Amino acid sequence: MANYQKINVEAKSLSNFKANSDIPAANAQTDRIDETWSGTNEQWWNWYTSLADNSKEPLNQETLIPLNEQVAPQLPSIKELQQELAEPYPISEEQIQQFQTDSYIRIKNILSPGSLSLLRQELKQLFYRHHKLDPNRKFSSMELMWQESDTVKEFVLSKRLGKLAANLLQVSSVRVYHDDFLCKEPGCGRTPWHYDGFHYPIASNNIGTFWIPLQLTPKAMGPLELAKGMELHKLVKEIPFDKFSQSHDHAIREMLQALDIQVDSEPFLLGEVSFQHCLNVHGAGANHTNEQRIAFGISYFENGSRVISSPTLISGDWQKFMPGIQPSEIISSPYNPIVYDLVD
Ligand SMILES: O=C(O)CCC(=O)C(=O)O
Repeated sequence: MANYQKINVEAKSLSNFKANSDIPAANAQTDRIDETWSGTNEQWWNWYTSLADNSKEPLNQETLIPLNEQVAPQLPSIKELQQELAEPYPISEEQIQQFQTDSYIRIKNILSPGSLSLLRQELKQLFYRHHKLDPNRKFSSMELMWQESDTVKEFVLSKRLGKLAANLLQVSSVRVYHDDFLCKEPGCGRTPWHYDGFHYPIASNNIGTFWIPLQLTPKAMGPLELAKGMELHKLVKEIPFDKFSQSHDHAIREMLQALDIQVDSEPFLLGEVSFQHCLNVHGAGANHTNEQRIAFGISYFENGSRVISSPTLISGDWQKFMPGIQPSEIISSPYNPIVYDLVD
């Protein structure tokens, strides 16, 4: 580990943290993580966000920050959207190298305000087609939305994003793993520190995720917090994961502070996205504003990758994302089409 002085981080005793009530009963019998997740992927996200330690950034539900209403941009027609998404995004060699060193990159103006508004509108309609309004819900998530909407499909299977992912990962061909609608309601807490490679049941490090915020996202709204460095995950891997408490998140934060690791938690402009490598260590802030923080995630992986031999509960209900594919098999289900191939 070239750049980090190794330190020994002790996970705090579990008794320091609240017990977790969001884990399905079948997964709550033992402290093992090498077992199958027994809930849905939405339950997975609810459980996962409950592992965030919010003690340093307490939420005050009575004093949420009011935001100015944003002017709604004109929505593009489907033809205009298709034209925008067919256009390759020019990325420089320097940006690729920066991504490979830092483990993430932020890029501005990848998508136009009109296209983002259209995507936001479509995702919300889809979400509320499946879910009732619930004032008690703080975190909402839904995956595979591209299977239900031609508009969302345009984004997920776009050459613009697929080629950019392949170029940054330095691979010749990528498939989609899944998409993710991630909505933090006003007053929703943090997303715990993690690296996605710990979650993905894919036997490859050539995996990356676009995080696409669908509104201006100031710090108070909970943008992604991206730690810099491709090696940092090795230290995170040594911290024991506890499925019942906030100890893992807490210990990673202590480590980042102790090692004075650079963390990028700057606001996101509209049209700005991040692309994080599956080894990037990241989390996200709490939403202290009175508006929803909606982000759309899309993950791509190198064509030809296999499922790991023994997925764990950390991967959630992963078979939903690649129906019919078994552990150790090459991932090529109809839900994982090739989005970009150099020879196309
Ligand atoms: O949107 C968020 O709060 C977190 C997203 C994230 O960490 C992820 O998709 O890996």
